[in-house]
Amino acid sequence: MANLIITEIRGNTGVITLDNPKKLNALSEALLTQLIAALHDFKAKKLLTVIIRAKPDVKVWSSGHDIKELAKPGRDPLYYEDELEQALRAIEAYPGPVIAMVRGSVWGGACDLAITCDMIIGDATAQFAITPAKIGIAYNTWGVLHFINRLPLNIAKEMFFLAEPLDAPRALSVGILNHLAAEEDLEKFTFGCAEKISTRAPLSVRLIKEQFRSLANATPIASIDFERLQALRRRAYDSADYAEGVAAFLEKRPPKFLGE
Ligand code: YXS
Repeated sequence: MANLIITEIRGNTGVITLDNPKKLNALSEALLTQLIAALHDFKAKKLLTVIIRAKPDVKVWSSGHDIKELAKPGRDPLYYEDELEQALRAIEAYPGPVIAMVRGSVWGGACDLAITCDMIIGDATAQFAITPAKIGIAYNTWGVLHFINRLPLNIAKEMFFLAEPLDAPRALSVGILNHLAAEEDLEKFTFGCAEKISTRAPLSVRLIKEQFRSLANATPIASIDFERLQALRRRAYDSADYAEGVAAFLEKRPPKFLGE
């Protein structure tokens, strides 16, 4: 299995570099499996902070879920055991801050991954797009909650409805970016943050991370509502539009959605 990420340790920080440029760091099952394994390894080594990044020369930080691996219509493309969902839970459960260091554009599931990180630090090339509406995908409800927890509702809705990238200044102004660093300072600034955190009391930092995780996920939903949303999701992932959206992307043509 080719290495699709590079892992390294700098002081008390584990570093994961997405490294599959020919697929624009698409979040394939293989890449995500390696990312989850790296987080488990960093946890075993008791590293307090993690940075997830791409190589400095990329234009695309990650092109999102590997579209070629999306479940065929009739099956939920973002079900609980999907590797993307497992990776998001691994980031959320990591016992310490996970920082996304972003250069380049971040698409779809990778945008969810970045905002599931505890902080995002980017430079002027950073862009963020959540794209189920562009492809006809039935996004999962827990994924939508990430955006609700992070952004004003109207901004989160705009991102999902338009499925267009937000550029770095807009991402900073709406709260996706914690910091917008100059290109030449991005690495030094991000690693400086991680280093500063790793001088803080680990038990207190880990407790705070867990408190945020539990409270952020504490949004109650009536089971009948959850069932209703699942039924709506199934109508979307069973639809001809979903098949059309994936086919259009792979055939490099605009999709023709018919609402069925
Ligand atoms: O034609 P070849 O074989 O060279 O392949 C092309 C693309 O098909 C491929 N590629 C991908 N393959 C699988 N999964 C992807 N997500 C993906 N993205 C790209 O990489 C080769 C080069 O792509 P190309 O020619 O389009 O490069 P570009 O520089 O002109 O444009 C870069 C992008 C990122 C703007 C463009 O590739 C793009 O729009 N990619 C799709 C971004 C996206 O919508 N991702 C969401 C995936 S679905 C997902 O994450 C969630 C489930 S959801 O959608 O619900 O949020």
